[in-house]
Amino acid sequence: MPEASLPKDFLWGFATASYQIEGAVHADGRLDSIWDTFCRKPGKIADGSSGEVACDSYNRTGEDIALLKDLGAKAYRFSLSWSRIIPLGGRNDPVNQPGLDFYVKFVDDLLAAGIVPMVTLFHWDLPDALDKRYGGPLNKEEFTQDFVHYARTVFEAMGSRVKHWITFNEPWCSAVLGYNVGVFAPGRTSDRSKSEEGDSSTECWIAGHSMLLAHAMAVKVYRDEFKERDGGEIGITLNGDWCEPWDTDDPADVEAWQRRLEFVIGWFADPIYFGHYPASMKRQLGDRLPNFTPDEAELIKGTNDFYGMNHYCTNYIRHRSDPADANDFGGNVDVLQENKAGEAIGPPTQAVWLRPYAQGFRKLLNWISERYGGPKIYVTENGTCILGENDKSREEILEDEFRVWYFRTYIQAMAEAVGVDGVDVRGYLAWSLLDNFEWADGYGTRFGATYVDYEGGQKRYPKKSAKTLREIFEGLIKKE
Ligand code: GCO
Repeated sequence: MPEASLPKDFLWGFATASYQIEGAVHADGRLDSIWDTFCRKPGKIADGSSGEVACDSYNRTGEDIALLKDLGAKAYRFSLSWSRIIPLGGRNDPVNQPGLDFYVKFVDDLLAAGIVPMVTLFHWDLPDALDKRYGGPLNKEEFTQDFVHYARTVFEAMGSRVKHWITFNEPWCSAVLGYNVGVFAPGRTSDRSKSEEGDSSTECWIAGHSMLLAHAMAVKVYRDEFKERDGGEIGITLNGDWCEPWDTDDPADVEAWQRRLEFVIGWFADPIYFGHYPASMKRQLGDRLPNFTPDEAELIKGTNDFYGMNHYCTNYIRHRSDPADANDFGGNVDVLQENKAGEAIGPPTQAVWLRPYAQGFRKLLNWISERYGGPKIYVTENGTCILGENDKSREEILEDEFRVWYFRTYIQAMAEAVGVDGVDVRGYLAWSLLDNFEWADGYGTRFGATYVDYEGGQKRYPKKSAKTLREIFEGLIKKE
């Protein structure tokens, strides 16, 4: 009888991102990233805060590693700040040795503690100079070459130690939230070419295209120059929430539901697995969606050694029939949390977009596995915030039963996808090791399995959920 289970060498642990935890934004030669400058603009961050201090992890690496060890983590996913390594970002700009040394030592310390490093090269914090110089990913030629130079610098310095590389984290968020909606850095909402016609933005499609090519070029460099020496693997991390049709009896909603998955996941995964964009996107966007030249298509196809999957929640999807009301980036749909019958998909949390529904995780794992030919998957983020958590006392926050329930049900659903449905999931990194700077939401929304007392000397207190993960995984990972 197949049953919920996880393979013997299953890699589990926690995830973070540089700008959300490191602080020390001008230490040892680091210069501004687009998030430093974005946070200085009034009204962009809910509580007017920034990542200037964050969890001060730059100065507390020993503490963070001891915490990971205590919690039983086998792996740690973190990202590098490009602005520490090449502060001005470009291929002709100087490499900042102290910034590079910091990460090399951090990786060595993790390895000494028996924790496997999983390294993300780009988690949204582009060097500000590259935005100012040429618009970052809006300039394909410059951006791809600079990214590749940065990637090569990092592979050279720590490739022999790191076996799991992630090029980009959630390019959908960078592209859409940074270049269309404008709620993330660099906060662009303008349109360079079509605004006079009243058309909606083209920039996010250009930014996404550049990131895809930068990913592909970095993978090629890794495979050509480092893979034989280092024996590691490399892939991209994509966000993907599951969804269900708002009205299952309405064919237009059923179609919109699939279109939505293609616009969020297929936008990046189809080129990587098939060498082209989804037909639904080409149909809706026409020539606003860049084309891959035959060489580019060849270059990008097959560039995932694994599929990195970030997953949080499920939504209902309703089609939009009025073209004047098109929201292009979402596939021209409404994203709702109740279906036609008024049933909520899951309980509310502190984030308006996040409603837990664990079976959606299992369904999405199956959808990805079927569509992309059963790739090896790492769940590179999964976690939740809690409604009103930040208003509670520390004692109450540490008893985070809601998060315990979330992890239990989600990890169980993943183990069903693996043990019962046969999806090839090899790892799981909980978001997040620490409460941290939650981008435009600031510090009011806590995603940590560990409480960080920002005013109380940055002390870390593991919540109940952090301590429960080991037990959950021990119950599901096969002994042999
Ligand atoms: C992401 C993010 C995290 C967020 C998390 C919660 O990749 O979306 O990596 O940075 O903090 O998703 O919103």
